Amino acid sequence: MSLLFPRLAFADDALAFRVGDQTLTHRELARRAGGHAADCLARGLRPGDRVAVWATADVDTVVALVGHALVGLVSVPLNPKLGRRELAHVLGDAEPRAVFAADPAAFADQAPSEPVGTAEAPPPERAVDDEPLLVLYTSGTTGAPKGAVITARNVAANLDALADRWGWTDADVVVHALPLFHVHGLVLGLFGSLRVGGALHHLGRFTPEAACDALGGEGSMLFAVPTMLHRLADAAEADRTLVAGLRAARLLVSGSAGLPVREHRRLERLSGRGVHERYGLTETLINCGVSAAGDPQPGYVGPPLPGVELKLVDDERRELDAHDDETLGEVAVRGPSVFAGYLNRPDATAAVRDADGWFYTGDLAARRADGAIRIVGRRSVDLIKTGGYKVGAGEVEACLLEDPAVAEVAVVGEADPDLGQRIVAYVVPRGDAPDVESLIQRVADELTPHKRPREVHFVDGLPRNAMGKVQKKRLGTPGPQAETSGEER
Ligand code: MCA
Ligand code: AMP
Repeated sequence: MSLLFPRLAFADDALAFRVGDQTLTHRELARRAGGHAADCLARGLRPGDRVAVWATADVDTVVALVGHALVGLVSVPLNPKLGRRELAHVLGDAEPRAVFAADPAAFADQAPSEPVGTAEAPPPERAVDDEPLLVLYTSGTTGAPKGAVITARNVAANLDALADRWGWTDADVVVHALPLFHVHGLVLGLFGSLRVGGALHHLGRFTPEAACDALGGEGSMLFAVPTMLHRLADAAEADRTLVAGLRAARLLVSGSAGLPVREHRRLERLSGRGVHERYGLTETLINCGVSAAGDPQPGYVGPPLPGVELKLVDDERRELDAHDDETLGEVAVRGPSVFAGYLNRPDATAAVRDADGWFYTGDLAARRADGAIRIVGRRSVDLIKTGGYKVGAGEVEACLLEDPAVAEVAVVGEADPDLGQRIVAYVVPRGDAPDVESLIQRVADELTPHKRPREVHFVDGLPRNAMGKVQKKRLGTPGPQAETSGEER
């Protein structure tokens, strides 16, 4: 039987997790996660039940996430900044049987009752099976976010492939400041570190100084989104004492959005070795990565990981057999890490995954002769990547349209040197122009702060084609992730 977190079954006193001045060894994590799991079972929860987790970056939350994984409870990690409407949607859709919050006061209404705490702790073993492990909410072009169901086998297969590509071992300490409610911070950062038997040092909040400090100390790998790397480069150019940390790292990894070649070059100069990029989606986990055994490849996300089949397809989903670094096609992938489907949404699942198991990513790419993939954009301008977060234009538009002073609105992602894309709303007012700050705050309060427009422009009308459809490409400057051809779907 293969275990999801083998080292927890033979736990010792090596570091497993650090945040601030709190730490967990593998032994402590195994004991406390087992105890948490026992409490859940004593309270009547059963394997397969969903448990929402208020995903703050702290020891108790990590214990809960691991405890659930060990006994087959399905964690639904929640962004602690979720606004009213989005929180209600996720809870209504996932229907968790319980909610875990390290600080129940922060989540007063839905908090679980006091722990029972009498049950025997189950052994810290979870086999790699095809049962759900996580439900991760992710945005689409329209509508509210959908819950991607990720199984234990999806995660194990992907982490093993990444360990292979990065030479990732129990000697590694990953440093990151990513949220624990998305694939990047949770699956790769936390579960990945535990699966290889290494450790995660979570910075709590991202600052270039804290990242460089940790890498100059116990940290060996940095996981970051491009926005963080851009801020790191700015800071290290201004303060050369930060360079030592960057140079001490074994591997700097970028993902969740494209790292511009310009930023690659800056970080290469500063760190001496540069940044290895990898590419993935919530629904497929990581598909491609540049090998740590070779140099970084600015502009490329590397070839597919072991076990991942990848093809480029045209608009009719016919395979394009091009390896010329030029022909653009949509990336489709198949393999053991493709998710089990969207919760409660067989229609949405069928739209992205065909009967042969191919998942259509919506990303446009070219392929080099050696198989390396270059991501050039997305088919839809309605998917925005801002600071590494995916935001659907439709969800922000629907929220803004609830303001009675908004007659029409179009939301787009515009190129931004820090965020990759920044969310911009073009609003046709009904009568007097509404207050910009209140429009922005509505999105922060109802959805989540990172979905808020950073700019609002008032316009007399929206550009439309002969059919009356809004032509978003005629609004502003598209960001690097959305500027390519392809229909607006
Ligand atoms: C700001 N804040 C507000 C408001 N404005 N709160 C309430 N109302 C407002 N109007 C709060 C924010 O919540 C935040 O709090 C703080 O003020 C700063 O906000 P902001 O300026 O928006 O943050 P930022 O500096 O722009 O953030 C940049 C960031 C962040 C740190 C890089 O974007 C980030 O963490 N990105 C990571 C995204 C990620 O993990 N994506 C992976 C998806 P507070 O600081 O307390 O939150 S998985 C994926 O994509 C695939 C699988 C893959 O390939 O990895
Ligand atoms: P999410 O749904 O938040 O998991 O975001 C997945 C999307 O992030 C992908 O479809 C890509 O558009 C984008 N993405 C992730 N990694 C990269 C990368 N290295 N380069 C370009 N885009 C990326």
